[in-house]
Amino acid sequence: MSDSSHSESSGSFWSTANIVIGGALALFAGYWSFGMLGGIIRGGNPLPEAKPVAAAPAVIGAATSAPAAASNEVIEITQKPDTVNPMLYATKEYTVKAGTKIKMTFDNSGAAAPQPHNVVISNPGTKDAMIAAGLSPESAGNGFIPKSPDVIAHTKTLQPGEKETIEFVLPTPGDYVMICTFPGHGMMMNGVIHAQ
Ligand SMILES: [Cu+2]
Repeated sequence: MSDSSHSESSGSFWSTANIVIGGALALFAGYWSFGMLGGIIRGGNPLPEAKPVAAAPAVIGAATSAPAAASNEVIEITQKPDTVNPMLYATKEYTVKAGTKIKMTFDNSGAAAPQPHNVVISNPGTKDAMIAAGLSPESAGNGFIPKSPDVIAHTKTLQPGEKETIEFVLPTPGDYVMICTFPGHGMMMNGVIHAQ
């Protein structure tokens, strides 16, 4: 009984000791490899500069916190019809960061000649396809929204005085199409969202 309890505690002593020794060796190895790395990057003598053990966790912390902040970022945009020419958007171009969430409110008010409008966001190079689709019976039966896999996001077709907020992400850099697909509008009522 006492033998078995003795050997158990002895076994656990050695396994603890091994962990401690192993940990110390790992720290020692880490200390030197960081030191060598620091020396190589700076192009200097690695040995006198072998002290970045405390600095290493700070770098890791900075690297992990930066993407988290970027993913929480939201770009808020308000679009309207142009006050003078109701067949234009008030803002023709936006520049955003690719991969960032965009929250766009389209406020169909304030135009001199109120009309139904929408905002369709579609893939780069699809402006003409969206204009054509806006005239098709299929779109007419879908509230004038093209049924196309190139459509990334859209408001519904809004009557004067209505507004709607949509959220979307432009995943990769490019010049995305922003267009009103209400019949006859898209030729003039379009713009670009530059994702960089
Ligand atoms: Cu329009």
